[in-house]
Amino acid sequence: MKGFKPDIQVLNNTTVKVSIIVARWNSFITEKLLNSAKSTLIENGLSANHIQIMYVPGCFELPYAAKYSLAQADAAIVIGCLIQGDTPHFEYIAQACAHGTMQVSLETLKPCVFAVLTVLNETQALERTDENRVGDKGKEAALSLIQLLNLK
Ligand code: RBF
Repeated sequence: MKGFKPDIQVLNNTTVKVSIIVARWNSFITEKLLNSAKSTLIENGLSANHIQIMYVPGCFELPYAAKYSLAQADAAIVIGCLIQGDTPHFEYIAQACAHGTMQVSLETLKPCVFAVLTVLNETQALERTDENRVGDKGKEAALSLIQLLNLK
């Protein structure tokens, strides 16, 4: 099967605390990703009061806030949307954000999943918030996080 395999995943340990860090840039996209990530966690067994939401300005700040929040939380989802502009900024921010997020996960030994869109335009971004188009990347990130939490 191509792409994400949408397994039904029920969280084994519902006492875990999950932090969701959301970039405010392109909030018309990041709010959609946040809502689907949050509702997917709840549908799969996590109670709403075990989810902490934290906002940062843009994708570049996501790894810092993820590490900060993981001092309290057991796992994190970083949410952002990078839309390519006329300069190479996009590449630098995307690289730093992806590497930084992986680094945080390995340093803390806590799952930190990546729901950051790196797209060429708004249409591509919207397609990636919709299950009936390319896919709902907020939901996919939440299901990925549950799979990682269930490894423990
Ligand atoms: N942050 C995003 O989350 N998405 C973007 O598409 C985005 N584009 C940016 C383009 C430029 C030219 C700059 C300077 C910043 C951009 N940022 C974007 C913000 C970035 O992630 C960060 O918040 C700021 O650079 C402050 O550290």
